Amino acid sequence: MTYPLRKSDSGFAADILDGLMGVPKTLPAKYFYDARGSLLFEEICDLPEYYPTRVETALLKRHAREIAARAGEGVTLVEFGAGALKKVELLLAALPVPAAYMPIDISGEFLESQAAALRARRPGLVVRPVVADFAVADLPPLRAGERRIGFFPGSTIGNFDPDEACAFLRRARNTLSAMLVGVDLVKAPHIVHAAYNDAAGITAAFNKNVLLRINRELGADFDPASFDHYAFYDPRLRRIEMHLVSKTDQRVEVLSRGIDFMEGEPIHTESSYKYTVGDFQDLALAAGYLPAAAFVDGDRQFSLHWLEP
Ligand code: AVI
Repeated sequence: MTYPLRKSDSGFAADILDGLMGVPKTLPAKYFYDARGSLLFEEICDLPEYYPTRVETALLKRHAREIAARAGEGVTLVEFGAGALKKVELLLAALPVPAAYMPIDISGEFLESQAAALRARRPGLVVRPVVADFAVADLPPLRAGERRIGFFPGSTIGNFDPDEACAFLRRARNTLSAMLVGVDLVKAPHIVHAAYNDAAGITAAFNKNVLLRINRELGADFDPASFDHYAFYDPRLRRIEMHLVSKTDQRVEVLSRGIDFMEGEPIHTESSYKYTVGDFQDLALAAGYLPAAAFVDGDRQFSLHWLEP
């Protein structure tokens, strides 16, 4: 690790117990991403129903030159929640060689292997992976003359509540020269619904994987088969909610504590907010940025925002 960022994994046990003992029961979405969860998420990105990756990739390809021109030369590129390091390749293809690329991701093993693969593909690129929860990671202050561009694709910003999203953008602002953010747009509910209820059941496996992780890391005895994956779009809140719903009355042991579930009781595992272009620009303004450019596909499914502090 190159920078002294705060790590978050020491809080796993406390966060899981807090969430499962709360009313209603919740689990933080960031804990989906162990090695298997990261791979399942990559499978989701390739699903026919999951439009965000396809549409964002097309937008990045179409506007790569303009984005590169806005980014400038000799920049440090920081990616928040970097995953498989695929989308950044589209920027790297258009950018003059950046001074360094710093992918930040909570899934350590996965990040290290993806960083090694990227170095092999691009031997001239300085890759400095940082294993951390990007939501709380403290980037070092900008040095004089340094130009640092934040890259936050995939609408991962939608996994924050709007207040948290605003707070995240505000914190990142002091340490960046500009930021490119991918944001999923409000659209017909059935399209969003299908993206989180794929026919192949990959999203269900991704959702249930967090229970396997809790079993493995905290010695719990969840039976994933006794929970249903349940995801629905709430058009008033403009968000998908993912839940795991208990099929029966049951007790699960987590760290020697009995957690009781009633038949039909949900664990809320993720929210994924959708924005209009205008609403996201208002959020960026509230966080202290100038929303300098927005790129949107012809079907208005997804947007990329260039924000300047
Ligand atoms: C990472 N994040 C933006 C994804 C989303 O769409 O909210 C995670 C995901 N959950 C279910 N499918 C994909």
